[in-house]
Amino acid sequence: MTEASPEQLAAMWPGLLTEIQAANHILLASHVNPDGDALGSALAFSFALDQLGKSHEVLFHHPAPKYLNFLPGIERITNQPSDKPADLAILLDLEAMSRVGDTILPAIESAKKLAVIDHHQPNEEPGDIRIVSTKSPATAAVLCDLWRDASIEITPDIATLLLVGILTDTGNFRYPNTTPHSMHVAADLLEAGAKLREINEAIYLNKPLPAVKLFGKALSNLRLAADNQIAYTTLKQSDFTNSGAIEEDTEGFVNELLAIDTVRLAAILRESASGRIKISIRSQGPIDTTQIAKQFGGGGHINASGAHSDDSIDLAAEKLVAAMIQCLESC
Ligand SMILES: [Mn+2]
Repeated sequence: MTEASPEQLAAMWPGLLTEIQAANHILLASHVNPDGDALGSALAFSFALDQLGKSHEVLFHHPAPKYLNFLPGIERITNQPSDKPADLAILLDLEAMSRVGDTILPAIESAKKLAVIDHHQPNEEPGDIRIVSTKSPATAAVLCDLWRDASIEITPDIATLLLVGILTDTGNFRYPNTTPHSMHVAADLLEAGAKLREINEAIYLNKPLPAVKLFGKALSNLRLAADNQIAYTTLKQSDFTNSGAIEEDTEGFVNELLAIDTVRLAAILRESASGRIKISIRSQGPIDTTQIAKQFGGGGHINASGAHSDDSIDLAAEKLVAAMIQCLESC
């Protein structure tokens, strides 16, 4: 089931709780390059496991981006699993095991049981227990429903973490994945003490100057196609070194390209230190970006996808824009 209603999600909690209670040690984990939903959901779950008195670890392949260092419990995340045997691993915001990251994958695979709580279009469908709702805008919103009738107390810390997941995955309720229900649960989180002002200050009023300089470079590299309906840009390693910016500083750039009035499909290509090209694609309305990302071995949601390329950045851009033009006509 991937279109579970809030009621159906709430009904899945007792089954998972039984597994949690039976486990001596639990691993929580999420995807590489963690975002607000990955970290918010995993840390909210960590505080919930505290309430249940359960020994656990919070494993992430990558550290948190700087703008999320304010999250309650952020010091809990590690990429170094202990050697304690785990009976249960709970993966949050993750649709494919390949996105766990190799530093923590062996630990996750050694757990006796695997539960997945997610809102992505299912890819590999990993997990013995799957609590997935593609209608939910964020895994944090899935947790709100899952815990609706549970004895988990939504403390101000848990409320803040879950609200961060919902706000970042809906672009502050601007993306079409926003539903009346997600606004209701966000209101409940505010009632529970979520710190909205601190969230906004940390995430939206805290841009490092190198990031702004790099954005200037991204704009000066802007290319348009298909009567200005497609916008894309490239950032080379030299652009990062010249501005002093780092990969995570590009967060949100592609959305700014999509904000151009004529643009319906936008992308950014970034050259990583290893030379590998990271691609992020965004669209407006019904244009399905996963159709483009799949051609590069990636995936995601209808309006937001990602992929990698081992081509040079210029060749990758050439192939990407061809795929985008084709998608504009047919997907
Ligand atoms: Mn998410």
